[in-house]
Amino acid sequence: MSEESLRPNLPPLALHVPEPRFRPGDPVDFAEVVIPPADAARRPDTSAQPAEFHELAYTLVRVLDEDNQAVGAWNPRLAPEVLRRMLRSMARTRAFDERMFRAQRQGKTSFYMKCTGEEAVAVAATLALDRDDMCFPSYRQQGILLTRDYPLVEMMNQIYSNRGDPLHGKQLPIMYSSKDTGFFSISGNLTTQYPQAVGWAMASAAKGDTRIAAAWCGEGSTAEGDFHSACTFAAVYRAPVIFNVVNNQWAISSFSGFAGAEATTFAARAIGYGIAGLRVDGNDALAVYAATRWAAERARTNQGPTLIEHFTYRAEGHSTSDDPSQYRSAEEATAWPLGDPIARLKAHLVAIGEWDDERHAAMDREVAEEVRAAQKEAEKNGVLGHGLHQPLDSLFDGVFEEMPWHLREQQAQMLAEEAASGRPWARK
Ligand SMILES: Cc1ncc(C[n+]2csc(CCOP(=O)(O)OP(=O)(O)O)c2C)c(N)n1
Ligand SMILES: [Mg+2]
Repeated sequence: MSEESLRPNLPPLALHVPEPRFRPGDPVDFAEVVIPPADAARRPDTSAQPAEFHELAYTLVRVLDEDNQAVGAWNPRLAPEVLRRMLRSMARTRAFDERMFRAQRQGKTSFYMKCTGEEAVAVAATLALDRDDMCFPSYRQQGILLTRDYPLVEMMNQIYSNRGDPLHGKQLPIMYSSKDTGFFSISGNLTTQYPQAVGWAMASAAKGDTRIAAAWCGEGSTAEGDFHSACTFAAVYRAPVIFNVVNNQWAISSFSGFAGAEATTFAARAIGYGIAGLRVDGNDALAVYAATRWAAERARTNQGPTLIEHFTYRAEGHSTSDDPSQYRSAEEATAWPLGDPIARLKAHLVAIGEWDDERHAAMDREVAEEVRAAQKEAEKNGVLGHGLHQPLDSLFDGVFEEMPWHLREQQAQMLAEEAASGRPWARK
């Protein structure tokens, strides 16, 4: 404190620094997490004004109840074939993650990121969108590509940055891009995809098209300025876009409190912008599907954007470079009261007599085998440590349609230095 306070009757100013409730070794009790019954949330008409349903930003839209039945106004009443497809797509995503995580541990790639426990947020949303709607994901929505049947081998080629890598080794592993799949290039710079999604959606409307955009970011990423400018543009022009905020409660080692979770919900951000906001049980695939369908209908009928907070839990480390045992209690993942999205959808299918343990085990074997076969195929194109997979002089390609003079100069300099160094690995 300064020597002489001008207001001796007041305590000195102080900042609030958020602190997570559980640290390594702490017993975990999530009793304070309010989980409303599955049929509690009302479902407004898709033409309703955002101000008419503010309460939906503070609750949880849920469909699967404690008896594993689909109930309430948000029940999307999907046919069993669609439910099984959803389940398989989530199981495939998990099998892919397991295999690629192990590949990283075996030194075949430098980096990998799993989405364990968050599969519904990408898979169910993708099934609720149309195939030609445009997705602007973060790095944790590989489920979109898997649901749109993008080839596993191509994903692995990208992860290995090998000869078959469609991005020619120019992106960090897992930062896929596929125009044909409606999957915008993942950027390491958090939340840049948000204003880009709005721009794309505005262009779609300006052209008189009928396709909408959907963007995803983590709860931590909502602290970025890009999130807020995207919300402003989308609100003003009622852009046909769905904003998904995946609240998995952690941003690497920072808990959600540092992005504002102690004060309010992430869905409530929508209220300040005057756009529709929903808070959804992100581990309930049917709730994610129903909310996305509702938001897509709003967007496609010019009712404007919707912000959906998916409340979930990051069950594993942030990435292969992370060790969560250093900063959070290991008990959290098992104590998390909203469970696991795959286990919950499986239990629902079993409860309605459309699935059983044997079929589930057979499905798990099939997807594991599919992933294993794809890995074998991809590894024919090389893995990390097998030398340079792309010609060195291609380093500057693919950025500009015509390479500008300063890059041509740098390329020539690089090749001259490489030739002078006599390093054989540098020339393919
Ligand atoms: C602009 C920017 N700031 C910081 C980082 C470093 N960074 C990468 S991931 C991450 C955490 C993001 O957390 P969240 O948005 O909650 O997404 P999650 O990883 O939980 O899916 C951070 C801080 C970055 N990549 N870009
Ligand atoms: Mg997060």
